[in-house]
Amino acid sequence: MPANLPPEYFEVEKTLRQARTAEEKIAIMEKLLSIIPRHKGTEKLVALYRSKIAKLKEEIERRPAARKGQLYRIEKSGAGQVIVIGPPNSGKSAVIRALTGVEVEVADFPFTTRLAAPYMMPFENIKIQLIDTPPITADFMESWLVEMIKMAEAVLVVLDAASPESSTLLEIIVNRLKEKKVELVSAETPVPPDRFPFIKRALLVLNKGDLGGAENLKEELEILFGRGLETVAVSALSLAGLEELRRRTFELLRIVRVYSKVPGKKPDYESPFILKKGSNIMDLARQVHKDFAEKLNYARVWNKQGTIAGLRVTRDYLLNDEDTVELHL
Ligand SMILES: Nc1nc2c(ncn2[C@@H]2O[C@H](COP(=O)(O)OP(=O)(O)OP(=O)(O)O)[C@@H](O)[C@H]2O)c(=O)[nH]1
Ligand SMILES: [Mg+2]
Repeated sequence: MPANLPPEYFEVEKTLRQARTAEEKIAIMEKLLSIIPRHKGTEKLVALYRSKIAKLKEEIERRPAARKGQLYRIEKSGAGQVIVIGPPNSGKSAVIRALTGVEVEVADFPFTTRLAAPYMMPFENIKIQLIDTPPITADFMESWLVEMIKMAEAVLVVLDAASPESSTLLEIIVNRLKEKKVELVSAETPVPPDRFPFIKRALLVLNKGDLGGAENLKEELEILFGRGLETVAVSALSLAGLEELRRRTFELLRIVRVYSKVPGKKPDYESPFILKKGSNIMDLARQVHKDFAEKLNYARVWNKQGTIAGLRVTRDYLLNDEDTVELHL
């Protein structure tokens, strides 16, 4: 009996040849199993993949513990580290390419990205680090990926707005992370420092907006998850929505940029100090120079809107984004 396999099967089957790790092979075979139509003619093929997957799973189990949890860490750089995750083929790499201008590998088949890699995204006068990652599916998640998510300061989840499966795929990701004790929350959620590795501020990026479907997906996600996670619609192809995505990514980090100035001189707007939201003049002084913190007498502040200009303030004055500060010893 002929197998009558759809063309998609052969597309995905090709990627199997390039798969290096047992985890990748399992993920691709699971994908193949989801594509193969079930009838008499495909029984043997289905059984073959099932037994191969079982063998690979045994192989993973037999690995020494150190190799199972491959140590993976990307050194932080810039104003903050944001990890970009999502289901296969949603356009994670394409979005990063559009945001950074770097030639990230993008291709029309799942599991194009195999390793995590950092890229720098310019936002106004600062740079934010974005980490591209391999996809997460029901059967596949690199063991080191969770550790990397825990270390990152925020998360972007890229979804394919044109795919009817996206909300299910998001649910799978949310649940897989929950199993590993990681919870995704909205930008405004306060996160206590001791919970930092486990509670991550996240934004849902509805990509491929040029194909339509972003509004539908947004509604569907609201029904499924309530208003818990916010969305932003973009297209890595038409470049729509990217400016908003940059700003929202910056806001996700909950940081402020502060310009320090010397009395009588202009501030340097090109190299702001980066502080956590909620920082005060003392926190800035500590970052400028450790002596400053001890000797600080008072400070003068100018805000971006121009409503505060040279106001004399005390050490506990809360800093806003793009404040200019003159420290007086
Ligand atoms: N129409 C359209 N296609 C897009 C867009 N973004 C990405 N694509 C296409 O979607 C496919 C997958 O893009 P990738 O960036 O490789 O997706 P990925 O999420 O990094 O995939 P993996 O690394 O395999 O997990 C490619 O064929 C892209 O050209 C978009 O905004 N619009
Ligand atoms: Mg990719």
